[in-house]
Amino acid sequence: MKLTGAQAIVKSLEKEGVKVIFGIPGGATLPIYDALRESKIKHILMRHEQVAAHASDGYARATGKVGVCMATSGPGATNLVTGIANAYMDSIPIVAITGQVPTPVIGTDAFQEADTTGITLPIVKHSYLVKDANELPRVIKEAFYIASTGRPGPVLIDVPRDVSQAVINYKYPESVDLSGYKPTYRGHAKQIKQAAKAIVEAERPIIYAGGGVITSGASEELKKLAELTQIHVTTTLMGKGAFPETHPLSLGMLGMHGTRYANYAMCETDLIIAVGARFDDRVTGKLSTFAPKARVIHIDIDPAEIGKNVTTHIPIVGDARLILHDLIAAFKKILAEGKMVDRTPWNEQVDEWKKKYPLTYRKEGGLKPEFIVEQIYDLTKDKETIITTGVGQNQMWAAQYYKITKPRTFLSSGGLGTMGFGMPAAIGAQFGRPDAIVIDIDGDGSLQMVSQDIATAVVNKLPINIVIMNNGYLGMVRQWQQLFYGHRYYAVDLMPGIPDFVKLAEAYGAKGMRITKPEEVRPALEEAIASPMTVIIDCWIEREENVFPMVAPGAPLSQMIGGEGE
Ligand SMILES: Cc1ncc(C[n+]2csc(CCOP(=O)(O)OP(=O)(O)O)c2C)c(N)n1
Repeated sequence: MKLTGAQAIVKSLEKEGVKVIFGIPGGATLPIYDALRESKIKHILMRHEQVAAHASDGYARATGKVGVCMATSGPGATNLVTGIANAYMDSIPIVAITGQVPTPVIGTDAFQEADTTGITLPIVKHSYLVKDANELPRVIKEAFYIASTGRPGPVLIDVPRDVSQAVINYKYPESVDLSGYKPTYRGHAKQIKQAAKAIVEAERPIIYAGGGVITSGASEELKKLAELTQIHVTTTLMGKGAFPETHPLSLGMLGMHGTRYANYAMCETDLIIAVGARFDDRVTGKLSTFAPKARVIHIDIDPAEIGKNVTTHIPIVGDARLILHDLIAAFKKILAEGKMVDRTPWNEQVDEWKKKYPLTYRKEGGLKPEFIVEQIYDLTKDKETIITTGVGQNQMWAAQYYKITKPRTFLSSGGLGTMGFGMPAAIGAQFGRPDAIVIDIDGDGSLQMVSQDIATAVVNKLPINIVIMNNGYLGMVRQWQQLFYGHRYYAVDLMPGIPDFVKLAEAYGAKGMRITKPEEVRPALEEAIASPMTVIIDCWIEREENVFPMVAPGAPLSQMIGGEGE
């Protein structure tokens, strides 16, 4: 079949099952857009390319499929960079297609030229600059394969305009053949046996689960392992959803804003079973004092993660689901031969910490963000709900007070910490999961970074709910200045200048509401959730509320500030 390069791209995307692309067109991508007109693939016109990348990222997180975004050459492509970096840091599979200036003028500083593959090199799993249109079908097949297998991540395809216009004999490859790219899926049997033995022998074990559990679809296996071994589970921010936070064995999130009990358990454990987690500094605190008594089993699909930050005693490279499955079998076998160490005293100790140091906040004063998240949780916990977040205090309150029970329902920028992620992620998630209630818990600063795309939500009639924790501050930075810079606030006050978010919502055709008192929270949320429109609830929270507990940056996990009681 004779097709232009652009038609070949679109046809290949169809073959990959792509349903939606988030993008903005431009000169270099016009041939692709012309071909896209003829396709059933929906193109969502965004108002900024960063947001297009975040939306494709949110779509991927919510569905487990590869998200696709598209931008033109030069400024279109450079605007994608933050979104690509964000997906890279959180191991999210997206394919970003960028237009490039025609091949004869590449390198001449042509109009809207940027070295897109060069600029994005450190933040993609792989990239292509396609100079021959005949390569396009193979490149697209490979891009989807690379993005979604092994440790997932973004793949970039840069397509010069003349390549899109060239005519080729189209044939889509059936399979990929990539020598040198062979992710390991099955864990090593001997290491799995060692791990099972260590679990049987440990007196104070703890499971530390990250986003890799969600990526590999290992939540059921994780739950089985935890219940079988009666080991408590703590998760990272990215791991929220890997293990039900309502489960008696759940310790919630650990780390800088984790629960006191998860952090105490980490300080005292003698065996960490790390699954799909990378010992990020937000988790470990001061590395030299992290889990000083623990041996470490580290399960990860990416061999480069093992031993990167902490010494690993039993490494197991492979897919978390397959490894946990084998680990459970190995554990049962060893158990049949002997006895598990009695860890009742340890579990009693952990449960005591849980009882003694629950997440809590001062109830007196004005409108509390924690209370708002509690109300959102209470209203939606029994419904299919996806929570997205901005970055800052809002993100941590959401993580602390919304108990996530299912994978792919808490979407937050973990690795890069990108303000502005929440709203576009909600857009992507709502496209991927039209059945779900999608709520973006956001910051006034974060939302202002991407607020133009409220238009996208409204135009596409997305019933997303944006709950703004409006403190008129770059709140998390203000908190750090308060706690670690002697209350010397500088460059954090967004007042004056905070827009009237109700009017902003209305300007775009969304519904806007403002709440200032606790008793207004529930009715507003009920109305928003029931509404088929995009709704923005501007919550005027107490301006100087802090997120506690907190481990100061660079401090040991044992030294938590605040959150000890009301
Ligand atoms: C793009 C970007 N710029 C700067 C930062 C640094 N930063 C981290 S949290 C924060 C404040 C966030 O303010 P807001 O969105 O209002 O949320 P709040 O902390 O008040 O809930 C800033 C500036 C960041 N994470 N991302």
